[in-house]
Amino acid sequence: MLDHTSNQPVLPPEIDRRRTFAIISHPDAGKTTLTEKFLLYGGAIQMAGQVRAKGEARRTRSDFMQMEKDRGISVSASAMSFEYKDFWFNLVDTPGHSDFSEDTYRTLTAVDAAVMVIDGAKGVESQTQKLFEVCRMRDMPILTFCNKMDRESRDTFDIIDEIQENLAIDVTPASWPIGIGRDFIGCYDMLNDRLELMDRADRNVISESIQINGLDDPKLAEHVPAELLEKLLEEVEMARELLPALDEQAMLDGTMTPIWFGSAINSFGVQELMNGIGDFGPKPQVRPATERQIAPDEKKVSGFVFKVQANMDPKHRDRIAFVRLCSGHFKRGMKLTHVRTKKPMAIASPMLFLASDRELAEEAWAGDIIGIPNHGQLRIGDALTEGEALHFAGIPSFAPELLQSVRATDPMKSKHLDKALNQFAEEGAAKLFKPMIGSGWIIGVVGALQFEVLASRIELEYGIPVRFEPTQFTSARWIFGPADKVDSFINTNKGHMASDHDGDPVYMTRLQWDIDRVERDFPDLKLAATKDIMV
Ligand SMILES: Nc1nc2c(ncn2[C@@H]2O[C@H](COP(=O)(O)OP(=O)(O)OP(=O)(O)O)[C@@H](O)[C@H]2O)c(=O)[nH]1
Ligand SMILES: [Mg+2]
Repeated sequence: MLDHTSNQPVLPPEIDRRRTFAIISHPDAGKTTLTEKFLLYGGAIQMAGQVRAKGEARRTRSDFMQMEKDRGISVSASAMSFEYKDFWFNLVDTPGHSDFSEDTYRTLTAVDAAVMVIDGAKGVESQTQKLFEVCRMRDMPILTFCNKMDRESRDTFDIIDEIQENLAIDVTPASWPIGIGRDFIGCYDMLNDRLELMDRADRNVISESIQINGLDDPKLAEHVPAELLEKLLEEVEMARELLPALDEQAMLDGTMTPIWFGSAINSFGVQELMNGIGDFGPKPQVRPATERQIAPDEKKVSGFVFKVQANMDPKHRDRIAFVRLCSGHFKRGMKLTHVRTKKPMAIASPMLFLASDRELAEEAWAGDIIGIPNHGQLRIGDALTEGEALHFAGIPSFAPELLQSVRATDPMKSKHLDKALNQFAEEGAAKLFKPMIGSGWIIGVVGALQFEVLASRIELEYGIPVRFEPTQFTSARWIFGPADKVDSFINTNKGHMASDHDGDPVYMTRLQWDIDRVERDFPDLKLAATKDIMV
């Protein structure tokens, strides 16, 4: 059956009401703060926490790691589910810092839409641009939230122009800001003809919303000072002339983004954005597997692991695989096939992440993100199905760009260190190499901050203080080729060889010259900077 207005199949109501999206942006634009306000309006929490909470003040729910709390930055993507009006939202707060972008990119393979947050004073920043391009490659719908309007921000037309020009996407204003910086009083809701006024006194209250009859309604003058009103009328008239109106199909195709203006910290503009996600954000979409397209309303359950996280709860040494369900109606206790090993797996205690609590998921539907506790069977990229051999390719794996050796400061703890390092390698938080000659481990990461996160987590989660030290190597390459050729290469290059945590051979060097030489002298071998996650 087709829904004639959208040409999309009519989905079962439980799937139809799901909205699964990631919040992305350059560092510090306000993703975690916005996430917190989503939870507040979703009724999932009573009081919003702060990113840099002092003393007894509440912390945010999505920055759960100690280092995130200490530094006020997000280092790991975190998923949360909650109801809002008639909708069921699955939201993933992602880290903005490029050192952690592998996690953000993986998250983008598991969602149907992205909320792109922009700092109103800064506009489109470098990381915004990169993340946008990843969304564009997937034709992913993007909703934009221009944050921090309580501060001195740029001219509204300038911001919109910059998005249109730098990102080559049509922008349609869903709201229009009234006043700037200290004079910012709220927004005119362009979609619903309402006036939304910000309350600066209480950051946790819902803003005042006044229904008006268009821009010539005399009620406007009762709430908006004359000079701001004059400017608003002028700007909205211009905007309606110069900027495209909302075209839902163009938005779903990823060629148009609606923009809302607000201030996450003041809880302002957040509800309008949430209504937008509910009203015209995408429902669970068809997902591509290598074999075929998977429709959300297929009867059989399928899903894939896009993230693994250990020790989320410091009290339990747990290991959770985050699964995006692509199709079907999942019920607790179901036996699914673990496609990589072809073994059945009974999913006895699937988790739903509800704000700071986790709950046993009795059921879940296509679109949902569930957590499956496991002891290492489930890896990033793994598929779970009701028997069909499906593979979900395209989960990114970044080449390590920095290599350092790691050592426990207390040699008695080396054995435990092995365990901790393997765990982080499985999470995808680092690449782990065991040199053939000598002892210890070499760790490969994309950005230097990842070493700090690892050191902090190894100490906090495993009680092992560690030291990272420079090595003689700067690059690592996986070696592929016929087994006998690979073996003879390994035997003649032992001093450069290591194995990764799957036991696959890796060649390490400090010179590009070496890599070129190997490629020249061993034409049967292939040197690769990444090992694609193959299942
Ligand atoms: N003035 C103002 N400050 C804000 C607003 N929203 C967030 N902030 C502040 O901006 C800083 C960064 O906010 P976060 O929510 O941590 O930003 P983020 O995008 O999650 O940052 P990363 O996860 O590290 O990329 C914090 O100090 C917030 O309190 C806002 O609307 N107005
Ligand atoms: Mg954050």
